[in-house]
Amino acid sequence: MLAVAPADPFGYHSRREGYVVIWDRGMETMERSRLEDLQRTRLSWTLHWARDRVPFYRDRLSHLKGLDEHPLEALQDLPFTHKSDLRDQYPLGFLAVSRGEVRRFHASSGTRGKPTVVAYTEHDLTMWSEVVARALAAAGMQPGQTLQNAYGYGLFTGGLGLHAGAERLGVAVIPASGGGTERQVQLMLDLAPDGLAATPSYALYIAETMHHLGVSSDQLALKTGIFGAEPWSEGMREHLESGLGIQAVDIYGLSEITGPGVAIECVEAKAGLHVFEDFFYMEVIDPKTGARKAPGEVGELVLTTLSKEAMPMIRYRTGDLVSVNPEPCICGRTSMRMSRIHGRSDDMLIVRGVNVFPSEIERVLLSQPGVSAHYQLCWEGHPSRPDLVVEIEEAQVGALDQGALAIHLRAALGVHLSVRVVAHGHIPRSQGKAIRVINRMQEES
Ligand code: DLL
Repeated sequence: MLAVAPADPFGYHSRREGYVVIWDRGMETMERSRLEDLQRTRLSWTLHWARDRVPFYRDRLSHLKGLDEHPLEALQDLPFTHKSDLRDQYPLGFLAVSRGEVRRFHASSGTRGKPTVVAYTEHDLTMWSEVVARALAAAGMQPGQTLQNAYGYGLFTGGLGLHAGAERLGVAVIPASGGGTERQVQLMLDLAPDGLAATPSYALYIAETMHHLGVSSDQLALKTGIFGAEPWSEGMREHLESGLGIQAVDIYGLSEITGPGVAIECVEAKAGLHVFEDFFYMEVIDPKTGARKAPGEVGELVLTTLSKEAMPMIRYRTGDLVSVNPEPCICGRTSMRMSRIHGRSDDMLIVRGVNVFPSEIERVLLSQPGVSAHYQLCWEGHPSRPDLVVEIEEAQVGALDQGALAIHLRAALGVHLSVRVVAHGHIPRSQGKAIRVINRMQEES
């Protein structure tokens, strides 16, 4: 058994000069059979590490056979880890190292209930910055360029996660954090960043503020947008790419697994997010039965960390619904790609008995001409029979026919909803993760 993380587990091949398309070509284009061997070795290490150090996993893993010979098969027999397990062990019940070995804490956004605290050793921070460096290179960023980082700095993993990965790639960082939107535009004019990292909803607000200030994308050096931390659609991509004059890609991650950098689209294909499978083992399961889903089928993403020391996660149920595409990608990376997040199981709206995800509504809504990308979904009426109203601002005054848009949305989504075109500026602008669903129902009487 390995007492410590495998020596040189990452095999870095950092190139700090010249044009980088794939940051770690050795790992990112590795033959699938070799990658699977590597996953087995790292998974076996993780299972031992967790069993020996985390009481929660000791109980689950003590009787497990085949940890060394068949770790992937052994994994299938293990129960899932849920967000509620992390809450039950709050704050540090999952810690697998001594406090003295921890170098950083973060916490998840915690919009529902208690937040979950996550911890990193130095080795974990190195791995994290490595995957973010890969992700930024996949997005098209190059050593020597500059990134304006408008993800919030603090307990949220977006700010510091993107920051460290950019520095590892050799990119200069403007640590703008979220907010101060006019200043963000000024910084983009004065310091000419090549890339912007933000939530898509905040990037949209930055683009709108530019427009109000009379700044056009031609005056900026911006070429790349790295957007994630919340669901967004192809329609939103078009709004952001044209508004900012960039190529925009989707970055995914979650605090429990590491933060941003679990997966990213490559700028060459913009068709699915490459998962860094040498560090994160992915499964897609039926959320009800737990059975494995076939490629192409939508299910819940379950992730197992393969090198994390401070808080290994085994079969963590992300709640995020995706499908997997194992086809090779034109960019040359051999990792599997996951679809954009279809939604979270706990974000699903039930409209008169029909299920719909906010992201599906956005997809259909933003494919329509005349809409701006500023919208929100409001529950109205009596709680016994609530109505879903889509509030949307129009691109120009008079550009939208409310009734025709409602008919189109109902037909495309099979859901009974109505549309209200609202005045410009009515929808609150987001500086982080947007709140899309608002409750305006009458009080229960
Ligand atoms: O949002 C990490 C992150 C920061 C990702 C910056 C990308 C960029 P948490 O706050 O723990 O971590 O929230 C994780 O956010 O389970 C998803 O539901 C959602 N999420 C993250 N990325 C995406 C994305 C960060 N690209 C939760 N598309 C996840 C849709 C996303 N949802």
